[in-house]
Amino acid sequence: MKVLILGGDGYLGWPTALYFSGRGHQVTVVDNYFRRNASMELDCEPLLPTPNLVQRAGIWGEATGRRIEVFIGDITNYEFLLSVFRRSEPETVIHYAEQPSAPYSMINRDKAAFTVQNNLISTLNIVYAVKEIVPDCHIIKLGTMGEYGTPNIDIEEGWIEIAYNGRKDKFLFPRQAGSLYHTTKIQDTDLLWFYIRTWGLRATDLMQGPVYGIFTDETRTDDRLTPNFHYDEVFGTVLNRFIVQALAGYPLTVYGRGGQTRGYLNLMDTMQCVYLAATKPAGQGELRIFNQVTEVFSVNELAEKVQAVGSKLGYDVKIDNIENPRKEEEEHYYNPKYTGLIELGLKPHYLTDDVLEDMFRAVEKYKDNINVNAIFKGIKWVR
Ligand code: USQ
Repeated sequence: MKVLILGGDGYLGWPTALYFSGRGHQVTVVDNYFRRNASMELDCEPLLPTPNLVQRAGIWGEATGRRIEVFIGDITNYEFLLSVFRRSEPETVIHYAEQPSAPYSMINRDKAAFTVQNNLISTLNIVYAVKEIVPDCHIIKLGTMGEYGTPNIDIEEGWIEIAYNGRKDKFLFPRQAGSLYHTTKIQDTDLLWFYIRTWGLRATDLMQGPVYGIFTDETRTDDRLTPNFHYDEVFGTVLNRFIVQALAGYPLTVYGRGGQTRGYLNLMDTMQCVYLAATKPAGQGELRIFNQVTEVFSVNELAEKVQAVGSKLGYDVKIDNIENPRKEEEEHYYNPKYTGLIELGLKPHYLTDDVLEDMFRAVEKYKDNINVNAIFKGIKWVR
């Protein structure tokens, strides 16, 4: 399969490239180094410095004999994106090229505007490029569970049938996000659905929860291939942050009461899910939606797990319920469905003590790199 991965330098994009390449597919990656540049600007670089995308593709090529083609550029530039599509003629395009951070989108007006512009125009450009160059191409877009917010009813996988005044119809599940970033993902889904209805394209929208983990099978062998691992407030997801905090002797930053509940998954399961979606694609004219999570936890439960495993390993891990910089429910109902990907063949890697211990051991090696100033900056939703 010819696969085009947009955002191929990212925490998810890079290991996805290796996952497909390692299985013999022809992979092209594109990135504009937004996250590298923004993390330099905000002094929150990843735990391990990673070679740039061209260098990493070279390291992978030497180790495996498999070639990953790299383009550095911005896909909100339509001419650039078209040239990549013409050159790679993808059968599957995977869209990770969004500004992915909720806190980043809440820093100020400029960063909010960047998030809107980047996320919506990139999605629009992909839709146009597919229509123009490869109309059969399957679009896989990373959505987010955050599109649904935390409704007081069960969350379906993307669609809900509504009976009203004696009639029935199927709609996208109601969505009400908790940050500007998450709101742009709702708008993305709507854009995609509009063009699927209008032009008959096909897409899978993967509503993913926060991801944790450092390695995948392909990246374990060489540190230089490690996905960028962020633990800072802007780009780090909560469990990755807690592991680093535990090792740095920094009390775990539970926001507010800590009853915020989300669906989580291991980085290795993101690879599996995206691969399953690509190899078992949506039909023409279909917007297929999966909830991409494997387990549900509250922030308190995650903190307690990290504390327990940390103390087993000899660390004195403290938990601190700090004032919540975000505006979100801290105690709420949360019951998402997530059976679609299991039915497609997903074999989850659950969050066991062994998995946590493995993460502790991996981060421990780079403990001296931890920049304590990056852990908490207090980006507030309401100022
Ligand atoms: N949280 C804490 N303490 C922290 C960091 C986070 O209590 O130090 C809480 C947050 O308030 C939130 C939960 O943990 O309630 C998850 O936060 P997160 O930073 O791990 O995740 P989030 O900002 O929602 O965003 C991440 C990814 C994003 C993806 C999303 C999936 O960065 O790209 O879309 O997870 S979801 O959360 O399901 O919307």
